[in-house]
Amino acid sequence: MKIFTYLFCFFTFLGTAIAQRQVQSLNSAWRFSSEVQPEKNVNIPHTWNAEDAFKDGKEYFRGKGTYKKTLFAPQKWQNKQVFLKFEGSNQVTEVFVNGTSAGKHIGGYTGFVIDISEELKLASENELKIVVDNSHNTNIPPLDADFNFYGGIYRDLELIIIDKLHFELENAAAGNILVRTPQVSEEKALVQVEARVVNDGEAFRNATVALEILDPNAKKLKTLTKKIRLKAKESKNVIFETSVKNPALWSPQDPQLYSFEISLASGNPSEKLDEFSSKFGFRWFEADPEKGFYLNGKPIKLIGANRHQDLQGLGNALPNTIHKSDYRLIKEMGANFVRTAHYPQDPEVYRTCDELGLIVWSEVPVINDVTATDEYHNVALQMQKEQIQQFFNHPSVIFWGYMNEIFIRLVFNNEMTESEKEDKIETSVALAKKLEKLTKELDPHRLSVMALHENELYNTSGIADIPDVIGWNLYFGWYSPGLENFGKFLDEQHERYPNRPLIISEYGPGADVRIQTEDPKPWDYSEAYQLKLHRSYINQVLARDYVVGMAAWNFADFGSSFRQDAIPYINQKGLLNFDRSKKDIYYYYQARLVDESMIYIAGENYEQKFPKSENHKISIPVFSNAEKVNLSINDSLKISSEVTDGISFFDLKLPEGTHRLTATTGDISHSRTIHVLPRKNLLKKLETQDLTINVGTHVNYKDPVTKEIWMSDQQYEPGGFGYVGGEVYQKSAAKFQGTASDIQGTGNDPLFQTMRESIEAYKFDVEAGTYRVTLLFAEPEFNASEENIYNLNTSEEKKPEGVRSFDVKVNGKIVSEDLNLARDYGRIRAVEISYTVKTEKGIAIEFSENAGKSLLSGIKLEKL
Ligand code: GCB
Repeated sequence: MKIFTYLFCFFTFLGTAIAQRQVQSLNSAWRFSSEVQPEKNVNIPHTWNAEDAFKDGKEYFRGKGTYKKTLFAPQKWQNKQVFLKFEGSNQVTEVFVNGTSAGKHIGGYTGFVIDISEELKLASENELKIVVDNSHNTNIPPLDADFNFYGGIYRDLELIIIDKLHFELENAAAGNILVRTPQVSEEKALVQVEARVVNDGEAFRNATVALEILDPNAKKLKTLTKKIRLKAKESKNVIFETSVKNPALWSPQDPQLYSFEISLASGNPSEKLDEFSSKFGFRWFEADPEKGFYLNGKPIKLIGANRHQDLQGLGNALPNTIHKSDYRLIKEMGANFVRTAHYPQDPEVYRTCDELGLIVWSEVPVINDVTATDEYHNVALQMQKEQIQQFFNHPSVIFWGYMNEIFIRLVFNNEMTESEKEDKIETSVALAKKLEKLTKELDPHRLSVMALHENELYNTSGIADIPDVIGWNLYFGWYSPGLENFGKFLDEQHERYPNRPLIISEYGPGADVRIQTEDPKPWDYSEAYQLKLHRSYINQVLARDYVVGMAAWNFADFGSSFRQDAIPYINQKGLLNFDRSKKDIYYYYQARLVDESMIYIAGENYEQKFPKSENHKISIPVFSNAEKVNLSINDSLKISSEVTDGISFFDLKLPEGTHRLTATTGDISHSRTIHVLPRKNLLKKLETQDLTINVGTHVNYKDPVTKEIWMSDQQYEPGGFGYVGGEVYQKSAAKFQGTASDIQGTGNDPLFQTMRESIEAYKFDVEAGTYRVTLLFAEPEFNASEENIYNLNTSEEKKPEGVRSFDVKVNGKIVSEDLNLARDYGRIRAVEISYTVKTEKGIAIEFSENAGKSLLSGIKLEKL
């Protein structure tokens, strides 16, 4: 009898399991082809732009790609519904089953579910074909933005097989069942769960819906059930309401998560047909225009970063592991806040933020520009609806964003007439109002937000009065001058609009870990300038209680096809590199934000120091959250120094040679080895050390392949080396020193981007010997196809102003005559020319101009 009971239970259990929702990923082994690529096997997540967006820049392929596979549908599915669930596919996706369209979705950053039941042939193989199109489309946001619109099914895909009586899947929520917590206090929280049950069958069905609420230790707190009856093809909402006493609150310090499990059974409650579960949490918050942000009644300054969803080598097709590890890195930096700029991200992201305790601003990609059509407006609204409903249950999400710098194209567009501009403003404001209204209808409890750029139009147009919170993307010290203007701007806005809660939604300069200096300047892409700017911004925000918080731009470097930064096609404002290796600034945030003690000697890529002489100091920044830190040099000399703003600069006079630095606080330490090479000794060291100079700039450049350090340039002084005459090349309107271009034929773009123009000579007061001199050039302006360049030598009159031709002489002897970089090599191409020189005393390389201005990007001196 006993055995019989066990067996009975076992089979019932098995029977139930089979009847329930079956979900499996459908990522592996798709046959992919596109208009420009032949068929090959790929796995999802997949994008077709992982490579070309970094080679062809703006020309990366935007068009149609097709994914195919066969799917065997067993006869057993005859009473089932079959769905495909996409977490994200960019940007228009249409699913065909055996050649017939089963459904289509517009928009690249939210999930969607497509019912393929009707088109499937049972007991047979079926052809699944998914056509994805990432072409520019004036009716789909984003129209334009500073990131790549990588095409493809770049997030996970699932196959779901389910009873005809089930929870609704094919909706804007992509099957999410929403939990609301309309009232939360320390004593009590209300919980509402609303599920929609669908009967896709042809018969009446009785159903029992059961809800369980579990506490953070998975202990059942409540069980509620409801019975319903559905006609054929009918859908019904089932709403549960309950409360939880003394809820454990969710916060960044202590992210407590509850969960609910909801199940659907047939008339017989033990016969489960469908189920769904989700975590959720309890917290309340407020953004006060005077006092800043409050969570669960306590003030908290939000500090963190924006994050883009791409990675070196993969484009946006990231495995979940990377989504998780990115947010862990943000948490480990000490942050409590993230902005998923500029679009809803992978579901894994929101789960991770819930668990780690990161407050999220999530936004839809209505960026830079709006199209004045109903279709565009409706797609934007649909995106907002999908974002809100899909990520509704996450306690981490506190802000729903819906626009970024929406007037930026307009204010820089000289071709638009005033009335065209007015129309643009009108349609943008109208859309913002609609988005605000929808956001509040769908979720009255969270805060709405939009991000603005530094322009008065947001105030005068009234758009900044629409959302609950205003985010300012502020680039003082980068696009606009003066770090101190940041605080001034905020104070002025706060005074003029005292009822607006303000948050800094973006700030940060570009920084390249190959570029180092102790004398940082805007646009030099040095890590030191990144430190200077972030330090100043953090201080200015902390000094202002009314500022809700700040999010650095950006967590990591990211792909942007039209950018010509120090690494072409990459926006380099990351705290980490594109491959997620850390820049120094990441550790600086730790020093400012983490509680556990930390210490870090900055200068991962700054191991060689070139002081003028041994009597000149070099500066070693040490990051720590201690009040005082010690630095020992070669395990003997110990110096102690106070830490201000998480940093202590040790100014050291060190003799030539290798030194081991160890910084300590309490029982933790960090060591780094540096090599000191006083400039005045370098000419004497040529037997063992080549001299490499980054001409036309104050920064050192490290070649990551050869490990050569191209040291910052200097003026010639007798007995030494350096340039004579000329000036640093800079285009009049440009902020960037040098030419912001993708230099062809090299990976060392910064070395060739900066240069000295109208240079007269470069001199080295070396002793007698044989040397090799290598000159580095890149023509920044003129194109070889310009006819006048070819004609340069035909007659004097034909030499146009500015076109460059110069002779190079070494110790008085011409070594290159009529060097015309554009004609001989082409524009923005790295050119290296070497000469062997035998000298009795000194080397002087002279540049004499035939037309236009001479120039030089770098110089290398080797003793042979
Ligand atoms: C911004 C934009 C962001 C850009 C950033 C930049 O204000 O919102 O998308 O990437 O500036 O780096 O210029």
